[in-house]
Amino acid sequence: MKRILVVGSTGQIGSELTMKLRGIYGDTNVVAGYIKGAEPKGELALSGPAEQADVTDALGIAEVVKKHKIDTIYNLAALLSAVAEQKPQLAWHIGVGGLFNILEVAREVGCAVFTPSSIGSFGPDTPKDKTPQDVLRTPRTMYGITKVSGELLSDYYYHRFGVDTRSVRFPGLISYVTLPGGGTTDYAVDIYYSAVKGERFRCPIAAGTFMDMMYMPDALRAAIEIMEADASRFVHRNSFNIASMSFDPEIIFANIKKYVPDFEMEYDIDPLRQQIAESWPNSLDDSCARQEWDWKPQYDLDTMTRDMLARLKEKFGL
Ligand code: AKB
Repeated sequence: MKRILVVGSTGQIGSELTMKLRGIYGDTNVVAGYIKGAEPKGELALSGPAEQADVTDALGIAEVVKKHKIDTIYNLAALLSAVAEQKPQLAWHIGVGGLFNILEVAREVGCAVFTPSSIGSFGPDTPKDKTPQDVLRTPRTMYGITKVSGELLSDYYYHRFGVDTRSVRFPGLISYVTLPGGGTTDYAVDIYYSAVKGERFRCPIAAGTFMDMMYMPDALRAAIEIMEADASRFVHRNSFNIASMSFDPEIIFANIKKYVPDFEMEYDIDPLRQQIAESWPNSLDDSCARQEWDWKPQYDLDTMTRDMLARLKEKFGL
């Protein structure tokens, strides 16, 4: 049975991933790592162990890993793309310095490590449609630079020290549980909240701007399946393109409007987010993940929309 530490367990991915991992591997085998001021609450706090685990504190991380005999670390600590542009030094400190601390303890103790990368690791010089797995990457954002560096560092620890590092490049993730904070793709979550609350949506991303997106249940499955995969089939490790849907604001708006006919949207473009979005791919080619560990998404835009609207109505008692 695995003994897992989730670093960043109270964030957008972590809050759901920790609960899902507990369901699979047992509540006591999954430690919810958090930073001061973002302590686990509710079911996350009640269902299993929790420890302060700040990636920037190498000794603290090593202590938690040893105390709980951890063999697998999900390292989810990061600043998202828009906020990373406001705080580039901190983004590097957490995204690269923090990952270095995680990899060092993993090398010492013998842990496997999952660290998400992103569509943000690509830049304006990359082919935009069906972006290949292996391609020139010159991101212009600090977020993208930390992601490319993180992928290289993770591969380095695998080749040099045999640390079992694995990773996927996540698209924008859409969920009804925990809101993202400071990403470029956040609009695709916020739009559902506005639709359910009967509010007119002010869209920060321009019509015609396509980005890859994914429903959280598929993203969680990807994170778990890649760590369970037979590594003898891997040609790649850090990091695999994964994809399930690509849309622009007009397409997601029209899809929601099918179920919420009164829903209205206007544009109020955020120049920073728009510039970042334009530097990212329209869609990724995920054939390597499909070939090397049988990755396959289960949700498309319409099945996601129906589920998101139903779950959010339930959440707000509507
Ligand atoms: C962001 O928008 O920063 C993230 C991402 C695509 O990595 N959701």
